[in-house]
Amino acid sequence: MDRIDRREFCLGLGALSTVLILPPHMQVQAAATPENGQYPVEPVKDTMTQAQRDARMAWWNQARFGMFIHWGLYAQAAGYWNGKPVPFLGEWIMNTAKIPVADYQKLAATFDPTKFNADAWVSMAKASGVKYMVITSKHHDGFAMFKSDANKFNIVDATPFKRDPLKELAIACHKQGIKFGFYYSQDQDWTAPGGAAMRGGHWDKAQDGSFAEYLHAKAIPQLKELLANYQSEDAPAEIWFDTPTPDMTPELASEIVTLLNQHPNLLWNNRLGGGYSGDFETPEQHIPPQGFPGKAWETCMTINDTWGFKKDDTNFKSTETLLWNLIDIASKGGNYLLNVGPDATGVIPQPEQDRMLEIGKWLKVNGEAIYDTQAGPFSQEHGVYSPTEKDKKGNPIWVPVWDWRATAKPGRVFISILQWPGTKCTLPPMDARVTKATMLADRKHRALKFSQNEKGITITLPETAPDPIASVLVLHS
Ligand code: JFZ
Repeated sequence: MDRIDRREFCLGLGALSTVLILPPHMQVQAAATPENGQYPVEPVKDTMTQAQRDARMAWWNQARFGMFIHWGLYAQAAGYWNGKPVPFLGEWIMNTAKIPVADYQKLAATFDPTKFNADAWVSMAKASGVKYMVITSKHHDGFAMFKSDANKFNIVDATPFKRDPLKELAIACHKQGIKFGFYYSQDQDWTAPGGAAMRGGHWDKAQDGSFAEYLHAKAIPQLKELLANYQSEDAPAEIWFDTPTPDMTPELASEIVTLLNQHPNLLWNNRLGGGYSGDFETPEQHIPPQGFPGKAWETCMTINDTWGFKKDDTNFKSTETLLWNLIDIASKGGNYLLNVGPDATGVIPQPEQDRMLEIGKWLKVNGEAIYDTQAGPFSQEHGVYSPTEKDKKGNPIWVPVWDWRATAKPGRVFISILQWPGTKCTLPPMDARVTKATMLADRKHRALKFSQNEKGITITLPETAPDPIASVLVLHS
């Protein structure tokens, strides 16, 4: 059978299964190529109705704020190799310093993060207002932070620590009601033969081998472990793939999709490779000026300038910057996945905890303006494209104006005011007729004076801002 025949044959079967109304995950899938928008194996979401798809994504869409955790052997190197500081991201140290596989692997012999306390991490996460947590189960260095029978280079078998932090975190997250997901570097693996290496390719003969063999001997078996061994704690809620290369063909990627499809509620991002678009977009270190209309998206961002711990990186963003980012992202309908990088003792650096907890304090008062909201109703752009400055690709850079942002829920619009205007606040016109205006932080819900016409809405605000970083005005309709 030639290619086209086979495709038509399978499409026929796919249509038949729809007629028989099998549950989506049991339907026979059409064979196709990514170029025409279809795949060798169709992701389960593509076989669902819109209502099913929405239900599947509901927790994620309501969450708006998550905590990313990059933790691995690189935390022990902490940005230094042979006594010298190594530039670039902490978790990339093996690649940047071109460390031989055998030398890097030796880090495991002394990795003993005895101060790690899953309950403490999750309590901190909870107090900072995140609804989900995504941790590196295996980063590009190939070291598994979980018990793996598929590969002995893992935290239980190769370190004196001998504990599985993912298991402990899964239990703690389940107890405290935080969704728990795994980052897994499926494509790059710098210690397994055949694993991919970006930024210059392999640098050690021990890395040479077939990518397909690596996938079959390590990545796929480990993904199976991750999908099977944490189920009693409802984990993982999502898999966060990363850095796909052309090695990940549609055929190879589809082997992974077959696995993922066995867990119809499992979400996964757009970085699998092989042409798969996944459940959500993942802009990294930036906030798209208009969001991704019609798509789910999540901006991931470092809290300083590295994902994995570097002892010299103290360039922490201010709480104001972080909170404004969260508000900005929510106003565009996205999620904020904010990273922390625990050290080799198992402790999340105090300046990172402090910032997370300050965001949490704000959310305790103002969370209604963030969780389970949608993008605001105003089309106003809070910024301009720079006439002079361009990004690496030559496109003009977006310069945000940090004045205010809006989110919405049925019957309410939330205006997070970032620059307090004094007693008079003017907003653009809005379709809904406002019936009442209050400050979210005002426990007594005192009505503010306002007027509305086709030119806009004018509100009389208190003289001083209830919050020094962002104060939320609520327009009821
Ligand atoms: C990727 C990872 O490489 C990074 O370590 C982190 O996990 C982040 C969330 O996702 O980001 C990249 C990808 C590629 C490059 C830099 C960061 N690169 O090629 O320079």
